[in-house]
Amino acid sequence: MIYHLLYPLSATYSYFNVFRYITLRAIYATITALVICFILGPWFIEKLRNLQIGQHIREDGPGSHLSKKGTPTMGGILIIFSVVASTLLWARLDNVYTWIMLVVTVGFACIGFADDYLKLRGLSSKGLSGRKRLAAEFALALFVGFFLYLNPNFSSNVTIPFFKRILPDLGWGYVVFAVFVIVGAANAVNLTDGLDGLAIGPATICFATYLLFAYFAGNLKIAAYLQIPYVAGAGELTVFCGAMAGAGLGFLWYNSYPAQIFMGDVGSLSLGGALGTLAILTKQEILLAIVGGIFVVETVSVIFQVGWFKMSHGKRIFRMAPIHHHFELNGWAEPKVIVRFWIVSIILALLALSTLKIR
Ligand code: 57M
Repeated sequence: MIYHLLYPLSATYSYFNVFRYITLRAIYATITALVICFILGPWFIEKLRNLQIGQHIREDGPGSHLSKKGTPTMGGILIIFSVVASTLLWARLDNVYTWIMLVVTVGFACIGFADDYLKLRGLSSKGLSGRKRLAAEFALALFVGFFLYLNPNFSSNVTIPFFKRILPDLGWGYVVFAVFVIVGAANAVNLTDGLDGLAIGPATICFATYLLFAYFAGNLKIAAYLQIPYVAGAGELTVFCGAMAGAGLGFLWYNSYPAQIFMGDVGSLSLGGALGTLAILTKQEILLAIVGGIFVVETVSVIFQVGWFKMSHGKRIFRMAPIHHHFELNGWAEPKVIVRFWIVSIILALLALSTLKIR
């Protein structure tokens, strides 16, 4: 909004020209989202307490989690509010990709909210049924997939890391691929959010990494130099990514161990859905498996655990899945598991960035 209000004044007052620059608006989107979280955080946590929106802890989890009972949850509402407000303030509102990101972020947040609400109000111990939740997620992801497929400016080629000349064109299959990436990312982040700061840390690192991917993809000269797909208009996603990274840091201030608030499915599904969509829009789809490697490992640990449990009639590969619980039950203190996962996440982000040169 600020761009549309102030940049036109640069004809008279040249210093308003600064609002043309994506980098400046991305920096201030980051700071704005962070400040909103800092200002509203304490009030919001108190509000959740007063409304008795507290986490129910499953009996069959690690014993150390029982003390978390009643921790305010659905903190994802604060993240989404900060991101949407900051993006509307600092991004160009005539950019289609900004609106796609806002629709996906709020859409997945609504699905998560419904799940959280049903669970918290005791209306259903499992929240939304898995079938209904997945159906809503697929519907939203399909909307994005078809919208992009029908957009003449968007290619249905997939970028293969390390191989600049291999760009398979999936045709309408790209819609299926996009749905898989978006829904997969949403549920992977959801599974990972099982320790204080364990999801928001890597997610923030991922948004900061895709901030760079968006900037490079939207800049013709840089895209040509790096020989990555040029996506006209994708540069504006840098502002959204800045807002997400800022909100992530702001939420981490309260979600860090010992957490004062959990994000809830309203947050985890939304962050994951946004991350998956960013990977599609910036044409760095497969690279998300590296940048978001923590989320992949968490999900694969569950698939292997459940699969082997069924095949071996009750045997387990891990002490407990997802894998963060395995380390907890191995005697690692919760903060140690969390910070080590953050360190691995940073290493994966650096490796992913290096693939832009190793191709
Ligand atoms: C999402 N939710 C956390 C919180 C957060 C198939 C199976 C792997 C599914 C999986 C599952 O239920 N996943 C749901 C994970 C939950 O966190 C809430 O959920 C939101 C995210 N969706 O925002 O509101 C618990 O996680 C802890 N937590 C923190 N700090 C945070 O900042 O400590 C969350 C955020 C919270 C809190 O204790 O209550 C969760 O873990 O449920 N199931 C599991 O992950 C369970 N694993 C399991 O059943 N493993 C079996 C299967 C695979 C055969 C096995 O290994 O044998 C574990 N989770 C729990 N108890 N709570 C273990 C049992």
